Amino acid sequence: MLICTGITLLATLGAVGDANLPGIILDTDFRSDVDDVGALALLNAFVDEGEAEMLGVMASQTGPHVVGAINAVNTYYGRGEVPIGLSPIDDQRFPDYYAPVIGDPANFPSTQSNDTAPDSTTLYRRLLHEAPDQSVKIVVIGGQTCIHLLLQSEADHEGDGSIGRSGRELIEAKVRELVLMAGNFENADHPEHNINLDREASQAVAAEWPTPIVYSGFEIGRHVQTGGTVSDPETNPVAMAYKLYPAGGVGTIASSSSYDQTAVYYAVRGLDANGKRLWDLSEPGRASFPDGLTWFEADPEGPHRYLIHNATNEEVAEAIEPLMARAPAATN
Ligand SMILES: [Ca+2]
Repeated sequence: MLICTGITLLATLGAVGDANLPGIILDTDFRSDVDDVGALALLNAFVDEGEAEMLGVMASQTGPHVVGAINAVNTYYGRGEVPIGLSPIDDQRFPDYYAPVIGDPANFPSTQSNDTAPDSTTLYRRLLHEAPDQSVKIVVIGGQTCIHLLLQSEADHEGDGSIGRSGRELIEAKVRELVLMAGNFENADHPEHNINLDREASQAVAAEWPTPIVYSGFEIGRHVQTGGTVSDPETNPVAMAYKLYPAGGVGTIASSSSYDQTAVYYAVRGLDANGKRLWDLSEPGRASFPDGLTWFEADPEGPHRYLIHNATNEEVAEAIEPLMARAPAATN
């Protein structure tokens, strides 16, 4: 089922060597798996390092505390003002392991909530409208509902009539690359979670999205264990989320799979860590998910590539863990 006719090393594609600082929009299903919290911590560390800007965050799961929980993490890093959009489609299918605790302002400072958040399409459109051309990288680490809605939005989208461009036109003008934690490129018969969250959106994005896409598949982060060294759960909402997530038993901070951190890492730093090549990029082609499974057809003109292991899982974890665990450069 997986069609792959040779691997090409493409060190110069994607984030590697970018001259301009990327503006990142992180689109997350924050509230169930804890790797979303780790990915947001990693992105904040990259911004602290001056390697990226965080333009906004989109929440594709709509549990009642999700916006507050995302805002609590950003506030911890001194970025409480970063706007957070909420999916207009209610989706609360999974356990809410940590958001009710870290999203409660009585426990961790936050100033945004589901009640005050703009819908994700409106915020996506505003952020893209305000961004320089070809400057934005969107990183989706959950289902693809929100980017599908953005792609479908019309030029006269309610609430931002002055923008005057369709979602597709905004994406074509502003987005440099889309990075998706999605699919399974090693075992195509394994239905992947983020694809299954919204199969229609996943298939439509693969078929219609007008910029290059890089997929970080299930196999890339599954055995990369991170989070075990985050500390101070009474003041650090990242550490509290890991404490509440049952990877090592509730109440114990333990490492967990790093599906989402790999996508954020690639989007900002590219393929390497300290001179070590963590991943290769596949040859170009076209991914599709017509039945929820992962199909990839090689095509020199294709807009899609996917990450391929080139380092041990421990080496990838060593690149990610210190960034997740370090103290913020500034706090509110
Ligand atoms: Ca996720």
